[in-house]
Amino acid sequence: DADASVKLYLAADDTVLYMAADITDNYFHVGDGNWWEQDALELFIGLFNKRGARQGGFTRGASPYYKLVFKGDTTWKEMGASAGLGKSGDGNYFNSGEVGSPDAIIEFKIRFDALAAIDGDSVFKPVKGMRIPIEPVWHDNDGAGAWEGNIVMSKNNNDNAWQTPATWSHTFIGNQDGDVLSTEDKNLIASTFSLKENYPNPFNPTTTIEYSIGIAGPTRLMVYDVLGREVVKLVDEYRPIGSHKVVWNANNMPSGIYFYRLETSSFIRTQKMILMK
Ligand SMILES: [Ca+2]
Ligand SMILES: [Ca+2]
Repeated sequence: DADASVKLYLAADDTVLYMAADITDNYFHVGDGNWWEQDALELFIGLFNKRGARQGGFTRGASPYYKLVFKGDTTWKEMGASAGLGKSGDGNYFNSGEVGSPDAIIEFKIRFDALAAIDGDSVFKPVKGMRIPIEPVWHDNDGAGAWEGNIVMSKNNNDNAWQTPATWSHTFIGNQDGDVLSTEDKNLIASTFSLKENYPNPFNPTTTIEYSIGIAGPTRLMVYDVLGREVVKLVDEYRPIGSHKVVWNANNMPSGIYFYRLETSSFIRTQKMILMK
């Protein structure tokens, strides 16, 4: 579909594969029916050094091929044994897509030994210069049962990546500070958004609010009274990925129930707190 595009980031250290996908799309949709007709990301990857002639069949053991699927709240593996790999928000997988909204961010990480253990494959160890078979596929659905099509990387794909790795693209293991993969990208991975319960609660007159940001960006943390009137802006600035905390001193406020609300471009949550003087 012409309105969709995907920026895919992959990184690896000695033990973990990291992925982040920045999806631009007019309408995010997941629902019933075949997963490949939803808004879903499919990552085909061979975890071994693949040189020489193209290959028609899938292999396991020392040269294993994997297919990872990321659809809505769930991610799983196919090729060899099928296995669930996580749920969005579990610290390893995150999908910000909401039905009816545009765009999505998908983040994922997995240990190479955990992935290998599913089929008893050799554990991959990345070495600079390795040539890795890879083929990402974005399936675009724009709602109302409308599967729009797939975006693929390889010009040979022709919707055959799922049955023949000879159609896949490839990439190379490079330096951490290369043009495509940067150390910054590693920090993007598998962070999640949260707004924790303030403490203490009830409080008098100060309380601490902790929140975490899965994607760096403009962030607001506001306090409202029971009538919805803004009481104070605790945060209204660009915040980096990670955990943050802020202390509210309600010294000059009357006792009562207040609400605090975290707003980012992809996450909004409100919690209640009680000031008791
Ligand atoms: Ca679309
Ligand atoms: Ca879509």
